[in-house]
Amino acid sequence: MTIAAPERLFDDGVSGDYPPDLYDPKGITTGVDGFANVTDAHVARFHAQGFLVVENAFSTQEVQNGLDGLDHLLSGKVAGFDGIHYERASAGIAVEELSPLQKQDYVRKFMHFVDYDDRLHGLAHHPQLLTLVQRLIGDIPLLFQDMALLKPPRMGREKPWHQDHAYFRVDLEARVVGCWIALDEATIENGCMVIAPGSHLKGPVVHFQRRDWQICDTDVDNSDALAVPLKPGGLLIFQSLLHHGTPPNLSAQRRRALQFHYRPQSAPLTSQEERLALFGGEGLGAEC
Ligand SMILES: O=C(O)CCC(=O)C(=O)O
Repeated sequence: MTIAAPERLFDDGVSGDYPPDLYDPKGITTGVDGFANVTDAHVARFHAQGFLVVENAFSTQEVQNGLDGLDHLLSGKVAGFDGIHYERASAGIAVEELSPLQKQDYVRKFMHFVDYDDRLHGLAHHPQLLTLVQRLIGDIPLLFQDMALLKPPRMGREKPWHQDHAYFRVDLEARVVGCWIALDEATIENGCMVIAPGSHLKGPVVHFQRRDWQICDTDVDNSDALAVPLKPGGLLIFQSLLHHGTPPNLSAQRRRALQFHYRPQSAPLTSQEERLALFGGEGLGAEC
C-alpha cells in the first residue's frame, strides 16, 4: 500500500537576535533519584518553586522506546500521522528521501503522536509518571498535549522564554503541568531547559509573537535562572506558569526530548479570547 506523503508543516518560530546573556544560568538544578524517592518535601518544594527534577525516571529501554517511536513516525509509514513540524530551512530539500536520522536535522518538533505509536503512548501513560502527576495536581491527570522537541547539532534554534499556559485554553487556576523527558543527554551547550524558579507565583505575563510566542526579551528576569541538565531518562516536571526557555544547540550533540502536558480531569477549558485577554501583549496595549 502506498501512503500519500502529508503536506510539510513548518514551525512558526524564526531565528533572530537576542541579548547574549538571555539564557545564562546562575546555577544548575539537582534532582531526586527515581520516582520511588519523591517525598512530601519534594512535592512541597514543587509547589513553592514550580518544578521538580527526577533523575533516572525512565530506564534505558524506555528511552530507546521513545527514540524508536520517533524514528517510526519519521519513516513516513504511519498512516494518518501528520504531526511533524519542519524547520523552514527544509523547504527546498527532499527530506522524504533522507534516512530517519538525517531527517531529524530538519525537524523542529512532533505533535499529537501518542495515538500513532504504542511505545510513545506507553511513555505518556507511564504508571509512575501518572501517579506522580496526580500527587502534584491533586486530581486525575488528563494528557492534553504531546510533543517531541528536537534540537539538531549546531542548528537547533532557541525556544524563547515563555509560560506554557500562554499556549493553552485551560482555566488559569487549574494545576497544569508539563513533563519534559530527556531522550539524549541535555546540557547547557546543546540546549537544555533553563527555568526561573518561583516565577509561576507571579501569575500570567504578557506574550508577544516575535521569534516565537514568547515573553518579551526585555521582560525576562533571569537573575535567578537555573539550567536543568539531564541524563537520558531524566525528567523535569514544571508548573504551566513557570518562566522557561531553551538556548540554541551550538554543540555537536543531538538533543531530543519528549514533552507531555497534563491537566486535572476536572479543570474547565476556556476560549481563545480568554487566553489572549490574559496573555496577549498586543491586545492589552503592552509594548515589546
Ligand atoms: O525543548 C525545548 O527546547 C523547549 C520546550 C518548551 O519549553 C516548549 O516547547 O514549550
